[in-house]
Amino acid sequence: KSTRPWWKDAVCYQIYPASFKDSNGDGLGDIPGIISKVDYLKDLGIDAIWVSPMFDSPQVDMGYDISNYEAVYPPYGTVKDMEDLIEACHSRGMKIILDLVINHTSDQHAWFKESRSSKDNPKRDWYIWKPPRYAPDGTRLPPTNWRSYFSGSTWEFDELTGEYYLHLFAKEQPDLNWENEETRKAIYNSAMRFWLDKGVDGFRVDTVNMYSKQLPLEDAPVSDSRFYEQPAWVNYANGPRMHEFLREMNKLVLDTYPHVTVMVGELPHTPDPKKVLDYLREGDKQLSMVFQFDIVDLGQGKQHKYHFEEWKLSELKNIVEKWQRFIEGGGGEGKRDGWTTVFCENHDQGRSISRYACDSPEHRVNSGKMLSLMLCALTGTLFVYQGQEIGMINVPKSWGIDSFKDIESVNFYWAMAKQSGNDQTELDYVMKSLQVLSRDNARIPMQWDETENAGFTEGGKPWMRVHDLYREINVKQQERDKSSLLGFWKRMIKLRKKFSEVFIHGEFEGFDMENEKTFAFGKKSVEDGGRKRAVVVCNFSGEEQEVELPGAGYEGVKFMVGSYEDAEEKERTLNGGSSRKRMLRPWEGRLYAVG
Ligand code: TEU
Repeated sequence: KSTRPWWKDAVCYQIYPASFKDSNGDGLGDIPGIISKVDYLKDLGIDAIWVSPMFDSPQVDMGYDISNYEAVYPPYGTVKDMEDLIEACHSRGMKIILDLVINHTSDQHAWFKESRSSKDNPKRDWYIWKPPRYAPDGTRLPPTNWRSYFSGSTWEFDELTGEYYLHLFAKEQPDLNWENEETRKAIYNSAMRFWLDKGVDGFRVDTVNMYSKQLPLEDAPVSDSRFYEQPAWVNYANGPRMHEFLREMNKLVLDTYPHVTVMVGELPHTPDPKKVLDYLREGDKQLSMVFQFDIVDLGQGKQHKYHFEEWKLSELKNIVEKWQRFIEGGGGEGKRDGWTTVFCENHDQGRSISRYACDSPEHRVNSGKMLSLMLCALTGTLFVYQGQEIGMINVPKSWGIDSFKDIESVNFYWAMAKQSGNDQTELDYVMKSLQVLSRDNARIPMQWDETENAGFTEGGKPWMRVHDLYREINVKQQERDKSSLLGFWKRMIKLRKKFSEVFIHGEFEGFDMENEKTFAFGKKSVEDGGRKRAVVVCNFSGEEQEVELPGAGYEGVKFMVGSYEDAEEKERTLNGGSSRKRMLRPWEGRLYAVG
């Protein structure tokens, strides 16, 4: 047990600096604001924080466009503030990891400015430049037909030198050329060593599977005939040199910092467990763990993320089972060399209560508790996103596109407006999809209390609109109320840690997997041959549902915790307890210990 790395048992908390806490009244969150809330996080049971980009940036993509890795975005604070934050975490026994955004930089980064300046600049090859193609009629065309994440082409033409540069994301986010060794070394020094020397405990690695593209760069197959630009991730995700690059990063950088122990990679477009395992197999260390996308991709359109598609509970359950089982490994011979992350929110996703459960006034708290109960019982490293612990929900449906700020959401809306000739049906559909899936749902200010602007900022105008319901949903009110969602999360986190062999490291077994209303599963400890066991039952519907607790191997259940306050009483009044049937109320979850 003692040989286990700390991060497997850790509960991690993601902070989005712009929206967490403003300390100086300018309406934007900042690092001193984060420092002022470290005790709040400690009290919640958090072991490590992941801070989304706070580096210097023109903020075209909320700091995922970095213009200087070695400086802090001035409105957020200074490098000294970051040193203080690192110290604030460490002195409380907490770890801190930063975002490592190295697939691309900002177009305002000094490297790109040089690269762009002339074809023979020594840094020309640090980015991906290509000459135009020409159609038979002489029209200039980009080098490939790839579609960028933020709508339009992945290629931007630069008049100065008459060539295009590649950008998988915004045109202000040119892709670095990882094929160039000098570039890689510069990335390691500037983006990594600078912060590792200051004591950060690792990184969350942005788009970790896109550095190596399939060469030569070729057109993607046409799958959406309405557009010239095509989804092209087959051409640029999980490319041939990915593992080589990550091994090199470990050898040249991470291995030289014995204190650095965690690298959690963001791994889009990788549904195949074998491919995921290739990034984290023991003995071939590349990453500690990854954020696999199946769960957050639920409901996203196949062609366009923001073309919402209905999904079934059985799909969600299969996804959970797939990644729970992943722990058991593809390594064969009973080798448990996989590991997983447990999460369903981050800054790129709609809020979980709104997406996976029900955010109506009567169901929202119960929904949040049920999700908390489920997540805290799952094997892997748990990540909580700011505001999830108090049940922040998606932005109100009354907000129009003007209240949205995210480049991906806004660009998509206007691209579809243009493509459809402002067709109202199309635009209603896009708006409805944004209400469920837009990244902005996660980016509005954190709701601290019931004072103006939710206590996020004093005096200033918040950079982004505050949720209309902040008086009903906020930290302060939930701290006063033991039966609040915040109180429930604290309890669940404690329980998860106390029975870590079952919850954090246990084996998963799903029951009645075709049921579209309820989710029931068992967990058992591994190292002692499965002696410790637990059962979880959740009602994923707005109506009462009957569930049957599992029999064989799970006899003699004892109620442990329920998402409804009176669940314990209900359990007590069951006559004799011999029946395995239970009636669950809307969005109710219960957890039982076995034996
Ligand atoms: O996201 C990368 C990513 O792969 C996308 O799926 C992302 O979720 C986005 O919504 C595109 O649909 C990372 C960051 O998490 C995101 O905030 C950045 O915008 C992006 O990289 C570029 O750095």
